[in-house]
Amino acid sequence: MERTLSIIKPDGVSRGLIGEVIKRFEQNDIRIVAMKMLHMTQKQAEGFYAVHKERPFFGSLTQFMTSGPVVVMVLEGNQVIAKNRELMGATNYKEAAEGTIRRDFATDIEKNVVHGSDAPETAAFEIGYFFNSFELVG
Ligand code: 3AN
Repeated sequence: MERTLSIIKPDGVSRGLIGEVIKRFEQNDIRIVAMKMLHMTQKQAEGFYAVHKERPFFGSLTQFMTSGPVVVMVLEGNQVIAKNRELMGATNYKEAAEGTIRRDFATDIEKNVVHGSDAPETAAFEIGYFFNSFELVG
């Protein structure tokens, strides 16, 4: 069993895609073990995306991620990190496979509806960034 962090980004929330994204998780044997809605501050977004701080899109990305509420979830399942990445599709929605969340709904490389941890180490950091152990159901 593995865990990963998923975020429905501000574009996904404002466009009414929360249910659609969660439906895809539930239909693919992914269990949600924690979930909350929050509106990140600039500092919180910068801390979350610290690995990208040298990238040219860092300012724009953190601004976008603080532009409205997001839904953060901890997903659990067999090989759920890879499975979630598969359901999300490539970062650039134009390169994302048919039937993926980003191919179906993203409008921009930045406004790409969802975030998902990309490795066990990042999943551990990202889950701990938003949740403490008491907030995860057994
Ligand atoms: P992913 O979310 O697919 O793991 P990352 O971690 O490389 O992609 O990038 C984090 C976020 O930064 C992406 N979800 C996207 O919103 C944004 N991003 C990545 N690459 C670019 C880019 N070239 N231009 C603008 N935004 C980008």
